[in-house]
Amino acid sequence: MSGNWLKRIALVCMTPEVDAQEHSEALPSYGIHRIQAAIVANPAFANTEVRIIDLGSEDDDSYLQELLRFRPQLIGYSLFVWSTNCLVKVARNIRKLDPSIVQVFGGPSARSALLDLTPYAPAYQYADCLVIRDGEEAFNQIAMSLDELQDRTRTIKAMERTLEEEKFDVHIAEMTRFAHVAIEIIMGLPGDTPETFRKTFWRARSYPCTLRVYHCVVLPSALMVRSPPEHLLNYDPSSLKMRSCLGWTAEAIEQESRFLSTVAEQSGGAIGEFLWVFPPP
Ligand code: B12
Repeated sequence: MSGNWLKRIALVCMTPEVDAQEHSEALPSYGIHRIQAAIVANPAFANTEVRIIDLGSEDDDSYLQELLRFRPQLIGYSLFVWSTNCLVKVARNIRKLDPSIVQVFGGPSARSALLDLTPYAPAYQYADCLVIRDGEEAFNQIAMSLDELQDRTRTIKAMERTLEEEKFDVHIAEMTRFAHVAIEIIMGLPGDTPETFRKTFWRARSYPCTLRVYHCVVLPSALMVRSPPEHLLNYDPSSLKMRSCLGWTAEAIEQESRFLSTVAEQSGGAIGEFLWVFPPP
């Protein structure tokens, strides 16, 4: 059962002016209207507005403005030979302005062979999903999964809120009565600093729990694609371990790694390639 997170879906296409004008009337982009109908017919989206944005010309800036006004959480782009260039530009700009918007591509030109060509590559920078066949069912499934995922994330966030600062100690004390508890923290996260990390470390060490400290790794499903440019990520392309980033110089990360190794050794813990383990004090 889907939640109610998804309030606005934009379906973007560009109906071309008909070449050679052999038809008397303009032909609509039928495919994207079928997708709109399929979403509207789904009771899970009774409270979701599904808007088609079709400006009929290659004016990427106007598409961008129209989308920003509508503020969709999910965008479906319909790619044809006549619309790819313009709509990929739009998608790139949307991704820069708001990386939280999910972008799905469909239509006969939404194929990796095409999006791997120089003007469009690399597509992972702006496309979250390619639908390479009829889109009615696929787009509905994507929208429902997204809605459900966000709903669960909201629930987890709500649960985390109960772990407020003052309640944290109580929860740890209760859990350690009947379970082996491990606390996990990350060293080298962008925006953190050696000083604040050190405070977190000593605080985490003060609990009667195992502590695992992970060297920050720039994963392709997370920081690699979600970090804003100001995070200045510099990471090893093979191990993906962070070398330096916002708040951390390369020296600071090395120094903190040495510090963690020393404390792990002194406390009978373990040193791995990607993490340090500290037994309960
Ligand atoms: C009607 C038509 C036209 C019309 C209107 C086009 C329009 N606005 O849709 C006109 C006459 C304008 C036209 C012209 C041309 N066309 Co024409 N046309 C068609 C035709 C016969 C039907 C389109 C249609 O309505 N299909 C039915 C709908 C339901 O399918 P659909 O549009 O593909 O959409 C489905 C999926 O693709 C997907 N989908 C689509 N968008 C999205 C978006 C998302 C987010 C998702 C998830 C899924 C998704 O789900 C949809 C529903 O199942 C198709 C062939 C065909 N059988 O599709 C060719 C086709 C679209 N045309 C094609 C071409 C190449 C042209 C021309 C360039 C002529 C040429 N040289 O071949 C011209 C140029 C355009 C122009 N400036 O005039 C190609 C496009 C290939 C491509 N990669 O873009 C097609 C596919 C034919 C082919 N050769 O294979 N065409």
